[in-house]
Amino acid sequence: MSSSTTSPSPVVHQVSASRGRVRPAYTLMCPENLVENALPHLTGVVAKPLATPRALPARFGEYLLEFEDGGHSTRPLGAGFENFLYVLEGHLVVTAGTDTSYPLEPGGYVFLPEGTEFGVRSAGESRALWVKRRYDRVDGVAAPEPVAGHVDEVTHHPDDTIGGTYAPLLPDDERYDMAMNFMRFDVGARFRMVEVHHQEHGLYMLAGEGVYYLGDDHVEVSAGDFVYMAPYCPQSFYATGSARPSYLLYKDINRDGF
Ligand code: UGY
Ligand code: MN
Repeated sequence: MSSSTTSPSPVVHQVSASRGRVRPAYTLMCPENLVENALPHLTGVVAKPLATPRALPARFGEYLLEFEDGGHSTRPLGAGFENFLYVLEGHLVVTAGTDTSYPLEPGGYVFLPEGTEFGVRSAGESRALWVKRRYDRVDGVAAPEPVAGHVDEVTHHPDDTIGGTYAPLLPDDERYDMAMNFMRFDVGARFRMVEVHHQEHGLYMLAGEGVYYLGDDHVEVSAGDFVYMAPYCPQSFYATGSARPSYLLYKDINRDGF
């Protein structure tokens, strides 16, 4: 009698299996790659740096902040930088200066210009993105104003070149040297061009899945992934999966690149 019994495969735990990668023109960091850090003057908060100028040409910092219930700042944050906070989950109260308070729900955000420090406190557990950069001041151009809002309350513009919609969360005028855009795509949509531009990007996948073309590579991305794109990194996106993908995109704007 012949036997076709196969012995059970051994369970293999491949610790080196990872989608994360670091290339000269981009990095991909996935949730399983992120390492817990602490940042000064934040208690009850795990910080996961996504982009900083340490090894990348990045001129900005982006951090995923995970708050435990009541996690908060112990003194004003953000001195010397302009700062943007976007809530992913939970409820966060951001206070600016002495008397302005912004209660933020998921999709809520606040931008504070350089010179306005802020405090933060979480009601329950929450997760947020923090983007900071040095303001690129230009002679004769006025300083930007604080901005607060929610992605559901801004205009989502259709854009044929990306095959989706983009919603600028900050005003696009020369006072602002950074954009934070909410981009959304139908499943199956794709860019009509490969962009190559002098600005850099920090891209956080909020929902769905897709394939990103980055320089010479195609990489699969899904909710929770972060992609840093260096200046001049060729880029285009193809929306796959079964749910509409969206991402939050940092971009430096309105400056000459020097
Ligand atoms: O505005 C942009 O540069 C945007 N279309 N890029 C991107 O989504 N990778
Ligand atoms: Mn781009």
